[in-house]
Amino acid sequence: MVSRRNFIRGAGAVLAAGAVSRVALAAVPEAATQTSAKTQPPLVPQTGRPYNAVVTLNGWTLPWRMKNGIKEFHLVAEPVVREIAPGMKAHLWGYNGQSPGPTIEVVEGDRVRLFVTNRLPEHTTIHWHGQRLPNGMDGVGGLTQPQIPAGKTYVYEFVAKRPGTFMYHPHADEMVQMGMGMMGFWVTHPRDPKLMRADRDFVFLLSNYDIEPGSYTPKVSTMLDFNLFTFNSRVFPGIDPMVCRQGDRVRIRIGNLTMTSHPIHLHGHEFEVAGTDGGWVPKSARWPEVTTNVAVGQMRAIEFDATDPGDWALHCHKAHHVMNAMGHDVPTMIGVDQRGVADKISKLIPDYMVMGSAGMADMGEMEMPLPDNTLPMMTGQGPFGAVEMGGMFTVVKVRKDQKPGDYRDPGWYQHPAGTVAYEWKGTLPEPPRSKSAGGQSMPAAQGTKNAEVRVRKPGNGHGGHR
Ligand SMILES: [Cu+2]
Repeated sequence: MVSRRNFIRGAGAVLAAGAVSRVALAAVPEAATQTSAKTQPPLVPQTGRPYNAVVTLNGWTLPWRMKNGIKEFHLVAEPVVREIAPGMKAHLWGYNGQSPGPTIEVVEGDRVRLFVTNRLPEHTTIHWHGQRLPNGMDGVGGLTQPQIPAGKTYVYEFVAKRPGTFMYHPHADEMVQMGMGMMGFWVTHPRDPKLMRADRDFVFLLSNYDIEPGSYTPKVSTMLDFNLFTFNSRVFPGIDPMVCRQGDRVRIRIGNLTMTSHPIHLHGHEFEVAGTDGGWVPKSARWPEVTTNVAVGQMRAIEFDATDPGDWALHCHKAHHVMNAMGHDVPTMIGVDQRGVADKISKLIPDYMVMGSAGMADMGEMEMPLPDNTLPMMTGQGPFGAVEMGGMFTVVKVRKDQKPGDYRDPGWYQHPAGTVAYEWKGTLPEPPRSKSAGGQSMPAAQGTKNAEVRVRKPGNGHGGHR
C-alpha cells in the first residue's frame, strides 16, 4: 500500500480531503487532492505489479490503496481553481482539486475499483474512454447507469483488459462539464514492464476554454470560438518543459478533448505514432512524422529517440492555438499608415495606441494595459528575447548531462559557438528572380494586364495602398 508519508515524499503537496465523513472514510479510500499546477514527479508504484510510471505535464498521478487484490481509487468531482498561467486563474470543474483530474495508472489485468464522489451542484457520471469493460460500467448517464446525484458516491469496478492510453470524462451534461474542464488521463501499462519500454513517458490532454478577458468562468455554450487552447489546462508560458536525457527513448501521449483537431508538431526530431486509441501500432506499420493530427476524442502516443541536444519547440501548428485570448479577432493594420489619424484619435482617447502597422510581432514585448486576470496574446521570454507564443506551446529540453529520472528544468540550452543563426554583414549579391513569370506552358486565354501594385511612400497625406 502507498502510505500517505511515502506519497507525500514522492509527489509533493498532497492534502486529505476534509469533507468525507469518518464513517465513509473507513469504507472509501482517502481522496488525495493536489493544489499545485506544477508537474509532479512520477508516482513510483509501491504495491501491485511494477511499471514505468508516467509524468503528467503540469499534473499528477492519483495514489491508490490495495484492498484484497483490488486497486481502489477515489475521484471527487468538484469545482476547482486552476492557474492557467501565472497571472490568470480560472474557475473550472475538475477532480481532486485540479483540472484536469489526476492521471490514473494501472497494469494490464488489474482489477480496479473507482469510487466517484459528486461535489458538483448537478449530477454527473464518468465514462472510461476507450476501455473494454462491462456495459454497465461505461458511464453513460441514462443509458448504462443512473446519473450520480450531487452529494452521492458511486462505484465503478472492472478489469483493465487492454494496455494503452485512455481518458476519463463525464457522460452527463457534456457541453457544460467538459467545457468547464472535467477530464483526466488514464494509462494501462503492459503486464511485462520491458514491453514498449520508454525512458521518459509524458502525458497531457488538450482542452479549450472560452474565458472572456477580465473574467474567470468559461462560457460553456461556445461551440467553436474558443480563446484559450491548453495542454492540461495550461497555456504558454505556464506549461512546463519536457526534460530528457540525450539518447533517451521518449514517449509523449496526447488525448484531445477539445472541439477541434490539433496538428502537434515537434522540432528537430522525427517521431513515430506508436499508439492510437485502439492500442499499440506494430513496428512494421509505423511511419515517420514531424507533425501528427490529433482529432477530437482521439489519443496518440508518439515516440522518438532524443538524439539532438537543444531546446526543441513542441506545439500545435494552428497559429490561433499558440495565441491567448487577446490575440483573436484583431483587425489587420499591416500597411496602414495610422500616424495622421492617431494624433486626432489621441485627442479624444488619450491612451490610444498605434498597433500592427508592421505586423504584430511587437505584441510579444509590449507592455500594454490588460483587464485583470487576462494573459497577453503572446508572451514568454527566451534566451534571445520574446518568444511570441501563447496557448499550446512548450519545449522539449534534450541535455547530454541530464541524469536518468531527473526531470528538473536545466535552464536554457547553451549553444556551442558558431551554431546559432547570425547576422550577415558582408556584401549581398542581387537576389535571383524568376524570369519565367507568364511563361507557363498553358497561358491564360485572356492574357493578363500588368497588375503591379504601387505603394506610395507614407507621409504624402494619402496613406497606404492604391
Ligand atoms: Cu491546435
